[in-house]
This record gives sequence, structure tokens and C-alpha cells, in this order.
Amino acid sequence: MATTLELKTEHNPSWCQGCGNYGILNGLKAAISQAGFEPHLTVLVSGIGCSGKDPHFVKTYGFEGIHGRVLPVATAIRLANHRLKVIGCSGDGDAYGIGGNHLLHTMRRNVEITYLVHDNQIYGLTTGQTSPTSIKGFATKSTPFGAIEEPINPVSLAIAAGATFVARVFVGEFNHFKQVLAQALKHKGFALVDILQPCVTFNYLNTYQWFSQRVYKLDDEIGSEPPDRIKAFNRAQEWGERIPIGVFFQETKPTYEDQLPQLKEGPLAEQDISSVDIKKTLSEFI
Ligand SMILES: Cc1ncc(C[n+]2csc(CCOP(=O)(O)OP(=O)(O)O)c2C)c(N)n1
Repeated sequence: MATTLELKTEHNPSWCQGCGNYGILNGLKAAISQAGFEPHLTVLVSGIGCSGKDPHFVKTYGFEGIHGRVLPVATAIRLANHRLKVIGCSGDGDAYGIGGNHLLHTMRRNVEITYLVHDNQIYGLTTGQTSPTSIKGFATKSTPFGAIEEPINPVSLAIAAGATFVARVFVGEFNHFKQVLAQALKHKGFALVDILQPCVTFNYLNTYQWFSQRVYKLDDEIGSEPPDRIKAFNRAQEWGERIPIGVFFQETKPTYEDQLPQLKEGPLAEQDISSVDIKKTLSEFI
């Protein structure tokens, strides 16, 4: 295990001052340290976007892939070695736009990946176009007269798609964010954490103040109860004057990895494949 300080790399983030990504990065390092995950058995996988830089700043294994392809890469890593803790980092465009189809199928498969979506409701890296979670009417560079599309609600989408852990947090509620993150990292299955993370440069609407006035913690209003998708879905519909944060839904189910016969003998990466003739397969690619 490593301390938060030991998880720091020699690279420093250059996100805008006040960007919610700083809080997410600090919370993530603290959570990895507190959960006792060994850095050499932990992998951060990212796509393209401001959040795509996360693996550069955490001293674990890391893979910065291409836009929207975090989950195929993360799934492949889990299948090659399912002893590894795999954490995906995406923006809302990366996860819910170009990567949306991968998200649906990874959720229904229940691959054990903790997926942290840095949801700033805008394309930050490409300097401010609407994203799938931008509020209707939001005027940006790509929608100067206001977005005409309804936004995706990632929480209700995940509940409907069969995800086994679905949470929303606000990075401005830092202790609550860390507590939910710790729960997500412990979850045996796919965990979606939609992180409301204000973009201080391009999103003039969904600011820290805007969220602070609206968010409330589900835990303060409902006690512990057995998992119920319908109730969770209905709670997820609330968005506007009041925005619920916390764990909406969690259940335990076999993971994809648990059910694959090829993994019964242990991780593929540790299996003896010396007697397997792969020449025929390789020849198809040459
Ligand atoms: C295939 C492909 N299409 C488009 C792009 C351009 N591009 C880079 S990042 C990005 C969107 C970033 O938005 P988001 O995922 O929400 O992350 P943020 O930067 O806001 O954290 C786009 C469209 C790309 N790199 N690759």
C-alpha cells in the first residue's frame, strides 16, 4: 500500500485554477491509499479530455487511450488479469457521448470496473461545446442559440441498464464524495460514479454556487433499504431545484469475470500457455 504522497508522480496537472478535477484527483489518491490497493496491482484507464490526464498524476499503472474507449480497454485489462483493481476515468463526452455504447454493455455485463465520470456538462478540452449532459437551452460554441436536445440522465440510464452500483456525487461536497468513492471502489462489480465537477472556464451555468444551492444527500432523507431499481429510478428523475447525491442503487451479482470458464484457473496473465499453439490465430493477422 502507498500513502497519498507516495501516489504522486513527477508530473503536475495544468487544469484551470478552480477546476473540479483537482478535487477528484486528490480524493482518488486518498481513496486508493485508504483502501490499501497496491500501486502495482492498480490500473487507471482514461480516454481523451481534461480528465484523460488522470493516469499521468497517480503512481499506479496507467493507460491513456483514445476518446470514448475507456471501457473496452478497462475490460480487456480485467480479462487479462482480474486480480487488478481497474479504475476508469472519463469526461461526460467521453463516457456518455462517443463512449455511450460501451457503457451500456459494460453495465449489463457487470465487469468489475470503478468508472469515475468527471461530469462538467460540457466538452472542456476542446474549449466549450455542448455535451450529452448539457442542460437544454445551454448556449455554447456549438449551440450559440441554445442546445435543443434533452440531456442524458446518467443515473437513471445506469439504473435502467442493469448497473450494480450507481452513484452521483458533487466534488464540492468533498467528504461525501470521498465516502461514496470508497464504497464504489469496494463494490464487486461495475460501479458508475457520476461526479458533478464544475468547469470554471466554459460552463458559466452549472457552477459551484449553482450546485451548492441544489444538492442534497440521499442518506439524509432515506434510511437503509433493500435494493429496489424502480424506487432508485424514480429518485434519479429529480433534477432541477433539488439534485440528489449519494448511492442510488447497489446490489451484489456475479461479475462477468466470475462467470468466464477461462478464468476459473486464475488470471490469464498467470496461466501457462506454453502448450497452446497460437500460430494459426496469429497467421490470420499477418
Ligand atoms: C474520435 C475523436 N473525436 C473527437 C475528438 C476531439 N475531442 C477531444 S476531447 C473531446 C471532448 C471532451 O469532453 P469530455 O469528454 O466531456 O471531457 P472534458 O474535457 O470536459 O473533461 C473531443 C470531442 C477526439 N480526440 N477523438
